[in-house]
Formats: sequence, structure tokens, C-alpha cells
Amino acid sequence: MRMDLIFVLLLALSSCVNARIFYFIPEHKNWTEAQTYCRLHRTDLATADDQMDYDELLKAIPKDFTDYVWFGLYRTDGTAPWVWSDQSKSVFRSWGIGQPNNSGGAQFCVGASPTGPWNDLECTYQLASVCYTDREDTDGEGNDRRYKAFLENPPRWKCFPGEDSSKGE
Ligand SMILES: [Ca+2]
Repeated sequence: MRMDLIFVLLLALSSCVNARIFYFIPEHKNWTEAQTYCRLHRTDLATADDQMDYDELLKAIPKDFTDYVWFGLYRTDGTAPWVWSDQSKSVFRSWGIGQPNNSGGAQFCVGASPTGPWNDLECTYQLASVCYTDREDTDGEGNDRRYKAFLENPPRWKCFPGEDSSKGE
């Protein structure tokens, strides 16, 4: 039981370390153009590690936006595994009902609905997109200072700034 708790805590800490800032890019581009843009101006097309991360991604999309947006998940052909543009190992998925269906046999890129569900789409579609940058909140030596705690009301995980122990002389 105690090991389970420690495991949950470790998972929580690691997703804090990977916190990202997401950017909505309104200009319509095909998936490859969107990837090029994100790599040039930010870090890459958006990756989501878990539901909390994905909720942050969705918050970057304007409230009145209703079309799919590109993010980092894609595959190279109809039988290849889904992979992330930034080579993340994230196994988080949020497929809509009946997706991915590879309709027409060339749906190798993934669009996110602003309400959450994913749909595999042809990479040539012209869509808005979401990029990310890594959140810089380190002590200058690459050590993340944030920590994550579970709040009960309402129940949720939240990241907090950590104590700056490096200056405690
Ligand atoms: Ca589809």
C-alpha cells in the first residue's frame, strides 16, 4: 500500500517536471507546416503526458474555436505506431469514439477537438495548431523547483513553486 502511494507521488512529481506552456497558433497550416512553425518559434508541436497536461493544452484554444487543431501525435503510415513529434514516450491518448479509423486510408496525423476527443485526419488538412515550450522553472542547474500536491476541494493535482533551497546560507 505504501509503495503504491510512493509510486503515485513519483508519477505526480515527474509530470510537474515536464510542465509545458502551450501556444495556440491560429494560422491554418498542414501538419508538416505546423510542425516546422512550432520547431522554429517554440519547442515543437504540443505533447501531452496525461489528462492534466492535456487540459492545459485545451485551455490554450480560444473559447469560441470549434474546429480541430493539430498537435504533436502522428504516424508515418497506416500500420505504424502513433508517435510524438518531439519523440516523447507519452502513452496518453484521448481518441474520440470510433477513432482512429484511418478513413480513406491516409489519416496519419491527429487533430484535437477543442472539447477534447482526437480524430486521425489527413495531414494535408489546413488547421490551426498548438505548440509548446518547456516551462522554465529551474534553479539554474536544471533542477525543477516545483512540487505537486493533491488538493481536496475541488479534488485536483496542482503544481506549486518550490522552496529555493540553493540560497539557504
Ligand atoms: Ca479519422
